[in-house]
Amino acid sequence: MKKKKVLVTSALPYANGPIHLGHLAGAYLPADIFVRFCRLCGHDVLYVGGTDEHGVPITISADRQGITPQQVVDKWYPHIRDTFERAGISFDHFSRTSLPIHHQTSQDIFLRLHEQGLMTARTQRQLYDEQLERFLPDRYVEGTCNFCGYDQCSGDQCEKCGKPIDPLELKTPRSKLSGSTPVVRETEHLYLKLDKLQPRLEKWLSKPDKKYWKENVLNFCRGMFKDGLKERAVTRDLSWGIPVPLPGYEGKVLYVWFDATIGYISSTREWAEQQGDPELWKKYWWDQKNTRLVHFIGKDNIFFHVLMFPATLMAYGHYVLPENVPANEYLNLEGLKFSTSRNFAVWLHDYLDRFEPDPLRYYLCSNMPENRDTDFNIREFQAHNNNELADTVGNFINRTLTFINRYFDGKVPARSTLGELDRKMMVWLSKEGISDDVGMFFDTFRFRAAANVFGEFSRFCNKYFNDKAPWKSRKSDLADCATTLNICAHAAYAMSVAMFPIMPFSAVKIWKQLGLSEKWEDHPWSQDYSAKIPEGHKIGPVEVLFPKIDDEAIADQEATYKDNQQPQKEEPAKTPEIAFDDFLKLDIRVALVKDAQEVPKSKKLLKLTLDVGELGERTVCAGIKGQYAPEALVGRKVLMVANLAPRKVMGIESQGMVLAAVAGEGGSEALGLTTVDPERDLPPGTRIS
Ligand code: B3M
Ligand code: ZN
Repeated sequence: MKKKKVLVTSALPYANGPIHLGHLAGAYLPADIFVRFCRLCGHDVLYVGGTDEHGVPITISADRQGITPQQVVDKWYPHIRDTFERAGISFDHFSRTSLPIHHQTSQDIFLRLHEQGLMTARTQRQLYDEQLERFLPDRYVEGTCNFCGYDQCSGDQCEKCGKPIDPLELKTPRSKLSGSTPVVRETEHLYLKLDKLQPRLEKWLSKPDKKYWKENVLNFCRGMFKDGLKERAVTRDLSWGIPVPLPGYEGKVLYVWFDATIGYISSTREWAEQQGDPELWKKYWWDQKNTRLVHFIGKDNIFFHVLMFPATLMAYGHYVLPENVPANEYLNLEGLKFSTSRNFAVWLHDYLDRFEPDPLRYYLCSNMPENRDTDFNIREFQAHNNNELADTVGNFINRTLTFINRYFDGKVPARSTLGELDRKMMVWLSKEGISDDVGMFFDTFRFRAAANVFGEFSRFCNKYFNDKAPWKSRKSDLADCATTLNICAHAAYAMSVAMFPIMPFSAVKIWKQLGLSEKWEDHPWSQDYSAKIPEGHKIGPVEVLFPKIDDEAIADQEATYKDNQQPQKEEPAKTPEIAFDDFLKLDIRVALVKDAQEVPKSKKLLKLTLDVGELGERTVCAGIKGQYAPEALVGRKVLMVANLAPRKVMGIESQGMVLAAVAGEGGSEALGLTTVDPERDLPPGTRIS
């Protein structure tokens, strides 16, 4: 096989929170499976990633926690990097976009595009929060999508229809910070002329090799081209980010999506520096002929990876463009969306505190959201581990090795004449067998299919063992028994190599148990697996590969998200907005309780006699019986709405309303009266506003 350079990237997660299984299945696990496969094939592979440390998601987190953006990213970078490592995501380099090398790389690319006249300065009308006196970045605005009508649409991109959004086009925009309706103000920004780059992008995407791209990706682009690409602002009014390297733009930064994808390049540069050869990154990024560049992402990032980043690279020149962008759909959690804000997620670090990475990797690979959304179901995961891994894969390896230990002194016995069943197995073990079947699917990003074939092979191995019944032939035909176990040992080996991309930790364990090298470099893909282990080879100590996972452990993991499972958690009732003038119409006053009596026959009401200063004395019925003994209220100062039209309640004319904390539907249950600060001696009748 021809050695090729394979440059693989996974989306850079924002460094503002932990990784959950939805992230893993979307952009990391498929990439890792692919790179491990390519490594075994002998390709020159470089897998780069890092954290996305700029942009509004980071400043929002910082604002919420009352810390600086730097503190946010410093906390999450190591956490995310280490979690990936524990899950076996084998980045060759994991960088971060707040590093100087990334700032330089991004500024250089930005300037080059600017010099080429691919940017226009435009005075932009931008939403401005007058209450907070600041411009609102796109993400700080929400409203109704102007394309699909989704009413919780974020000002940067619609979660529902995936289209990039111009926040000025949003219907009924709201500031996420203050809730107020923003106004439009002017500010100058630079726009990338994506419209000018559209013909080149279209030409590139119409090349025949793109036919094999995923339908969701191609459809998205077709739609965008049809509407015509628009110029896109690539600078922002924000204080956190990469400074715009041009005079007149002080205090502005690059748009996070302009720099984030460049993070792949900077990560490679940092890697090259650490290799002691700072120019080495060009060997991958600038070799258009020999580098296969593959971006693994989730579907919400298609625009930036298939249109905006390639447009940038084309314009710059030299750079390789992606050979494929196999964007995944979403993994849901038991039928619902993963939600970081509601803490409705299986967090990867938490999973890894409880279980081994491989059963998860295998389950997610079998259930990968390749062409449609799929579901993580914890009991399905358990069944997958216990049936497919423990009872099938693990069982076969264990039976084989235990048998060799017990009856052949731990040495792989000799193979002699092959029967029909043996020959069938030999087909699986040949160069064109399991490795081609699984490999073809890995190579074309069909990971579910790969897992399926692997599962089929492991079932075949068990059946082979059963049908050959070596425990019988041991007594009747020792040569055939030896042949069987020799072949089983080789099948175990074939299985280990085939599983390495999906379950790397277990593959290494099998190599150890087989007494083979534990280095993946010694186990190339696509070999004749039946010729690997010499006769008499001593196997290693045997251990259980996949322990079963019991109900209790599953229930424990489930408890981490189950309580948060109600997305219908009472949305706070939406009260219609009122104008300031409406508010001024309310006459709220301090009132002194002079007398309080139970209203006969009423379960809820107390009749209060209130002194409202200049407004005189009022009788008010309040639904607070049971909360207070009437006599305990006398002498308290409460707040009341004094200009409410009087109405009759249980035969009493109630002339106003006291304010109370309430609960229940429509505020049906009063919890407590709103009292006046006792330290201030506010006289009855004082107006509140
Ligand atoms: N951080 C958005 C995301 O996590 C963004 C990806 C950047 S990829 C260069 O979905
Ligand atoms: Zn939409």
